[in-house]
Amino acid sequence: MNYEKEIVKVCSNLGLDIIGFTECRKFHELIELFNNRKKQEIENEFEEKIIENRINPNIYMREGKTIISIAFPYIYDLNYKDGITFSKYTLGNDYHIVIKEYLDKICTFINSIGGKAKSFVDNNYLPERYIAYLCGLGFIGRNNMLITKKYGSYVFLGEIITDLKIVSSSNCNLNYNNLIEDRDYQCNSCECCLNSCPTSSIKKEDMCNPNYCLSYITQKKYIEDEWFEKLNGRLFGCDSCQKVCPHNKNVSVSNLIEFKPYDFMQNINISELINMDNNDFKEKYKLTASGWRGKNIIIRNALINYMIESRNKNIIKNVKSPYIEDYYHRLLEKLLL
Ligand code: B12
Repeated sequence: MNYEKEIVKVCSNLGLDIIGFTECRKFHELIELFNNRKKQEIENEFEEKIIENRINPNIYMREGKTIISIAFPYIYDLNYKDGITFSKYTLGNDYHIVIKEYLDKICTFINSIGGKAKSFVDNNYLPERYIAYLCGLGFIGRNNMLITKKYGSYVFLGEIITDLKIVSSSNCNLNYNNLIEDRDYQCNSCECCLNSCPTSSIKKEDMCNPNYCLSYITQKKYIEDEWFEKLNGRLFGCDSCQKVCPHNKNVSVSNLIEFKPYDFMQNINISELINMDNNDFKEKYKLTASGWRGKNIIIRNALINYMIESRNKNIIKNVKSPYIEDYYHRLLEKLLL
């Protein structure tokens, strides 16, 4: 049986058209990069700290021979709204759940033809962008994003490790050096993402500092006062470096119905957000990727954005949590309301 052809067919029946294969092996070539990031203290709290775990996919399946990488397009509308908004990747259903369901269907197929299979999306040690690059899904841009030809960078990445042998090392001709060459060729002299990054977290020569990435700042538990103004309408996540990327102009939109934006995510009601209760959270925001850090993170970001923009303190009906109260008082002090 031609495993590759059969798996591609299964994906295609599921509406997935960007898929690739690479050998499941240790990524020795990434050790230096990860060590340098450690030395420069630019690892992010959401990253795995043990390098061996990041470079060795066989810790997940000892007999793993192939990694399959699949891109899941999520954007429904390439236009951006002004004002206080959620990032595009959070508008539909939570990708962790959606993608796992797709991948598990593919794993079931692999099992049916005699292979072992294990699925991954986001919350794992694997260097998912690098793997996608090795699988030929696209190139890695200066903004760090894995950029596909058809959907630009507006894709999530999911992987399957299997013990089926689908590629041999001689087929895998992409490597770390090509990654840099490809990026320099594709991004060329373009500096759109560097110039648009509100916190200068993307650097031309140096590695990006994810700890200043506004996407991270919207997700971290403690935001220092100096970042309040920088949020500038961002409720969760940041799209600045993707919005301006020339490779994202005129790309295809998603065909995956699960990522169709919820109305409450697109047409936000700021008072409802700031005063949401556990039920609102459970029935709405928790369904999306904006909910993974909990209810108070969304309330906090909504409060910061609203108070900074309107200089109005009369939006909160009743501050229930000490966490939110702390931000409320810091904002009052900062704005001298
Ligand atoms: C931690 C994390 C974050 C952190 C840090 C992001 C970062 N830039 O490192 C924060 C919270 C900031 C974040 C933000 C976002 N994230 Co995130 N995040 C992750 C996570 C869990 C780990 C990433 C990681 O290890 N970063 C550390 C660096 C070293 O690794 P890397 O980005 O994989 O970089 C590789 C290449 O880019 C390349 N490389 C990078 N820099 C350099 C520099 C040089 C000199 C060279 C040679 C190579 C090189 O080599 C690296 C080796 O792996 C991954 C899931 C995963 N397991 O991979 C998702 C993931 C990267 N995130 C994702 C998404 C969607 C986002 C956001 C777009 C969400 C948003 N709209 O707000 C932003 C994008 C910000 C950005 N421009 O990178 C997607 C990316 C999909 C894509 N098309 O690329 C992933 C893959 C999740 C998924 N399964 O879909 N994220």
